[in-house]
Amino acid sequence: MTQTTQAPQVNTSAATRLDLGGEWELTWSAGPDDVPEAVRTAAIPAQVPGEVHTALLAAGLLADPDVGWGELAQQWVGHSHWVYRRHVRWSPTPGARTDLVADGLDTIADVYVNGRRVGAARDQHLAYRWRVDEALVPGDNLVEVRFASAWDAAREHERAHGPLPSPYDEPYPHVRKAAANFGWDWGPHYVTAGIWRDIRLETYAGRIDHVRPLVRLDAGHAVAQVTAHVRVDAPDGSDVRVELTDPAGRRAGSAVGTVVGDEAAVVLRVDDPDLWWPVGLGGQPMYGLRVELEHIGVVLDSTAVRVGLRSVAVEETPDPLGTRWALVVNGRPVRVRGYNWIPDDTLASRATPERVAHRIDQAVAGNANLLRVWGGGHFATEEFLNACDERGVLVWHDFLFACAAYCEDDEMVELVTAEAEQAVARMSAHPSLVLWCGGNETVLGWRHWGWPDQMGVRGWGARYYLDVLPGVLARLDPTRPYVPNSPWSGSLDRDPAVDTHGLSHLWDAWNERDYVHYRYHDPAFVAEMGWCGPPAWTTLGRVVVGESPGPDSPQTRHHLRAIDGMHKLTRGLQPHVPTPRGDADWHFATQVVQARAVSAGVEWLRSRERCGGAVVWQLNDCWPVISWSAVDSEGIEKPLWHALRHSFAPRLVTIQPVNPGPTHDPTGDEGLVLVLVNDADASWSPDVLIRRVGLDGREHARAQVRAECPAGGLVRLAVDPEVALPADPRAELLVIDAEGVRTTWAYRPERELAAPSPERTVGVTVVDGALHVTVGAVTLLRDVCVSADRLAQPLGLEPSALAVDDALRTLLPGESQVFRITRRDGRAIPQDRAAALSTALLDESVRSFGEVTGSIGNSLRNKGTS
Ligand code: BMA
Repeated sequence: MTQTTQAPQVNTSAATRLDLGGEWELTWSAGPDDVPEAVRTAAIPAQVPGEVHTALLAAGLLADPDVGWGELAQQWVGHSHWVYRRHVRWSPTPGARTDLVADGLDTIADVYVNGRRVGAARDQHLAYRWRVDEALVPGDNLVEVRFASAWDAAREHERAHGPLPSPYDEPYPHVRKAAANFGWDWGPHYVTAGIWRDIRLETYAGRIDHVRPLVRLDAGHAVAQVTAHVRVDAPDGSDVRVELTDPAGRRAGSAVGTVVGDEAAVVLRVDDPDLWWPVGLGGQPMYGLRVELEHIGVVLDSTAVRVGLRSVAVEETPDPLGTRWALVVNGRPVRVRGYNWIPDDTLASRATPERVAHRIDQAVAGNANLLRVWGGGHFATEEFLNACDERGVLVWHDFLFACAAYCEDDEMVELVTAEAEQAVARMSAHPSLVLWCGGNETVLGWRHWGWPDQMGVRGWGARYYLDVLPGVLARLDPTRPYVPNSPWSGSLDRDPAVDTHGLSHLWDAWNERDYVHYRYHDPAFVAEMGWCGPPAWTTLGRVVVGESPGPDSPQTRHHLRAIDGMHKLTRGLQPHVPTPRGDADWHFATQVVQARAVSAGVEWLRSRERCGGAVVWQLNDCWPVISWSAVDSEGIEKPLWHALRHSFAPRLVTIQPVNPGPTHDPTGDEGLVLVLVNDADASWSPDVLIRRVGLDGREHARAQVRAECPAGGLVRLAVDPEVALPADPRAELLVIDAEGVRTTWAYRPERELAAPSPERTVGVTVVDGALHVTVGAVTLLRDVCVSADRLAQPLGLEPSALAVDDALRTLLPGESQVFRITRRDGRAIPQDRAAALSTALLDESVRSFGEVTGSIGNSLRNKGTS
């Protein structure tokens, strides 16, 4: 008998992907007694990707949980079990297999095809793939995803393994799901479930799992080497063809690699590469990689990725205080001006790619150059990273651990390893991603929050930060720097809370002291610092129902989660401003103090030679809340955002005390220093006008300074004591004007200043489709703001539809300032609309800090509309 060996039959058609997104049917299957009857019996249309919450909201089965006490009335959602169902037509392809691929299931789910269990999910952060062709039948098929309560599963794990210490009374570290989904000090408890990412059927004879293009530059940046690691699931004898195109779309090289095991590595060389740079330092050219998987001349699958050519490193340099820490891109130290990023919505599907891109635009418009994706949320989406690539925004990404001890049992280690492998592989193409970090405040927690006593000999997570995660990076992406935690002082043996080494979180100012205390720190790098303040008045007003949204309103307090938050807000006001009389005054005062606080801290840090950067806590919000954010949940910039736009400007002029001293009295012996900070790559010599003026507007002294500040450098100039030292610190201010930007230095806290009652004029016109609100200073006006959100309603617009171009302007008597208010959608405001804005509304919408004293009374003179 002759035996013929046959090559395995390989399907000759390319892999196909059948999207299962769109409408599914959602039903409740089990849960607590307070589940509404209507929910128990309903077949609810549910959009996929999406959450149970968003489906219930769309079906009118859940009241808006953001509003009033709504959050408390929806806890049953998170304690329930749910089933998603849909039908799909399928027919077998000879020689090909079919997988069900879920890019994200939240969180504990069993998956069925035609009643047969095909897989189980246990981790929200993982993508899952199950072979399903044996369960599928030609024609109609039923796919079901049955979710159990992640909350209950976490409690079960807690009972089985013992409690894990964390600052919140929730079992979040017991389940691999976004920590903040169980409530945080800025976020609600909406414990979600659902098919929250794409889901599809993939049919293939061979497929590309992922492409990891690792980029290396030679020392002179004359040559870039791109090694495309292509992971495949393909028949033996397959090849991978990689084609490179330059940023202009021209072919720049190609190479073929043989698949060995499940991977092919293809090396491409780029001479004279067009480098990718962080925003402000150059362009963001992107090269293209087209990858084909071939088997005996047949293309089984193909994909395309974009790559940016750049190098990145962390430079740790010993200095007399400790160890400096700086990010270096393409050999150039980049001083970081960043924001921390939290999930943009607790209900993730509402954070659409457009909304996220807009939020990143707000970071860029606010002069930030880095976002830190914090470890209590999710891994960044492709859309997020694409937007950062295109804008030159650096991304620091935490692995998903936050503020808790984490179990090191086998199942957790397996899940965390898989998460890291997927995330590192998926994100490796993005030039914006420059740093991986093991987690948030977990080493700090171990050191300072009493965990060793509670954990005993149990593993608390160090294995992840020091072994598992760096191990994954060493295997999959050794081109990016890794830091085991934030904060971090260089080793587990050194207290992460010290400022002297590496990464710091500066929280004493907000938690315990006044903001002048930022100036007692001289850290190497600040990864977190922040101060709470309310969202826009209209944002708070929308969710505080039937009460004035002031500090005494129970619903306002419900929308404030900072530990001891109201007390800290009040303490923050005390040194600076008399107790506000009404709710609107309180709102404005707390917003302005938030802005002044963080801005003071950032300018201090930028004026310090050794500080490699400041990452402010936090850019965004996930629901309407009083929080540390610069932009509220409706996308409205708080005064903080405007203040930081100035303090984060690549070129900054700032006045600082030479030595902050215990009393912060710059009239002490060391005086004031003018600091020019130049993050741009050309030298800079601005004209700086420094004037000491009385609060009545009279000028007492002036100096004109011109100094050269080198590219990427910093210059300190002592201010002539004749100008710097006031005759009466309660009645004078230092006013610094440089290149159209004004900053001021007060010698005493606001409440001690002998300021005249503010008098102002306000006029409004429409110019070129924009509202121009002109504020004229009759007396000195400090920190003038116009709340554009309050002007929207009479114009028939949503509060978030309008944006104002500036805030917190200090005007000397006789000066005026035009605040330009435009529609965010770019449409014009009709000429005749100014008349719709009443004098009373303008009065409420224009505020300056001195008015918080309640002394404005009838000294306020409005011109009204014109
Ligand atoms: C930081 C963060 C968050 C928290 C924030 C404000 O330490 O890491 O956990 O929300 O402080 O308290």
